Amino acid sequence: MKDFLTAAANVRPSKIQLNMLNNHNFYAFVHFGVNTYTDMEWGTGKESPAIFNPVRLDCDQWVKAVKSAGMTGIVLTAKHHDGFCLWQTRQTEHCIRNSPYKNGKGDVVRECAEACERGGIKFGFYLSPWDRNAPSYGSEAYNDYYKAQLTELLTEYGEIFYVWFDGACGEGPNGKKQEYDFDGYIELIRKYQPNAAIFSDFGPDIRWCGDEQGSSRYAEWAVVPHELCHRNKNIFPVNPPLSGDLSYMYNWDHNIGSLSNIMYSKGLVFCPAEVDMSIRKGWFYHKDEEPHSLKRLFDTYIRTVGGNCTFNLNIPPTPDGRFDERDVLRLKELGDKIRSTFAVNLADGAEISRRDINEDKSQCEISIKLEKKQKISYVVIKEEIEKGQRVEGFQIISDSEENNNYRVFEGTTIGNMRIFPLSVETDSMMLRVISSRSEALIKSIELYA
Ligand code: FUL
Repeated sequence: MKDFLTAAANVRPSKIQLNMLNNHNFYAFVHFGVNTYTDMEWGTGKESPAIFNPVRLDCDQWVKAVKSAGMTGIVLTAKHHDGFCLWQTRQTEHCIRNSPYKNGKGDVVRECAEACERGGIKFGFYLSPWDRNAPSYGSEAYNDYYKAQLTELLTEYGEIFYVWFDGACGEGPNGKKQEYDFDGYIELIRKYQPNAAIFSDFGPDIRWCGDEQGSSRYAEWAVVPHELCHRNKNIFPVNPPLSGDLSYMYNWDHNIGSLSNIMYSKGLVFCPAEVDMSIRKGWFYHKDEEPHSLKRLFDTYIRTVGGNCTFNLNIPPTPDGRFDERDVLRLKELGDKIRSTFAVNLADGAEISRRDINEDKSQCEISIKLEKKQKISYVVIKEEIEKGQRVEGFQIISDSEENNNYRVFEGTTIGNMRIFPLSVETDSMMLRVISSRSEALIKSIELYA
């Protein structure tokens, strides 16, 4: 069992995953296309390209708004399920070339990629595998078509930081469901954009958390059974103490990385979750929808970026090609709230000491003594995730005299970053790790008022 736990504790992220966790854990989805003009969420594939005409398209406005929220990248729907392409693809006529926008000479993918570059943020894309327009959909020929589109996007638009694969799959005109060649798609991305992270329901680099409304797990493990993230080929072999069948597991299960599950796993992979949601109800723009409240968005940020996940927040452009001013305002409010909440780390310069409780250092107490009593509303804890995710049980304790060892928080996982909202006034905080799969490696503890 000990060997198994040590193996599990040492499942490590790739460079691509570390880059996402450290530098791009909050980014924007942009759903834009023919649905923007039909008030639909899923197009039929029969829409006329003539309806697509974002006369005031301003991708610099998108970038400015996204940056004001503190996001560091945009993931644009280059093609949604309706098959309409926002770039000058050579693979189909169902694209921007046949729209009135810039007399058919426009290219929204290029405009967005260039605006991101000008604004100093990253550019990535969503290319829906499900295509309700392509005549070849449902046959092997469609995979070639899809790969040709993917290649255009990977080779003609500069650096791509993220490719987002939607799992949706329907039937083609021949009545058959498409079998997607995900291995082949992934191979192309690795070849042309070796630093890009790849998202799908099952990895390889980032996996879907199982919900599209911003929900998150109480305990989110980045180390999960390979059975769940089978597109990740970087398998850390383990000798499972128990044998069994994990095929029942799905993205929305509650405890995907807990000991009781991984003990059956034949191999583990490092694959953090992304939480996605839209700033409004729909993914595409509908004029009667309002942005969610600042509270809901901020809470979601705390639970996701502060819950060992990445957070992909969608903002849908209006038919004229700009973000709605209500969304622009909400994004700025969100960024301001995040910046002001985490502006001053009260633990900076404080006395921090660690006491190991057992020999393998999997249990320890890390104490922070502040100069004076302070109101504390958030504790931010990071593990040395580059060495793996280890902590599986901990307490946060306020042990100033009158608080008398008050357990203000009790939890399970930490991972890359956990943000714990709490409400306490104290001059002494302690993190007590009560269980860790191997030596507990805590990178930092920060306190905010
Ligand atoms: C889903 C799609 O069907 C939605 O339209 C949207 O693109 C969402 C992000 O993924 O699977």
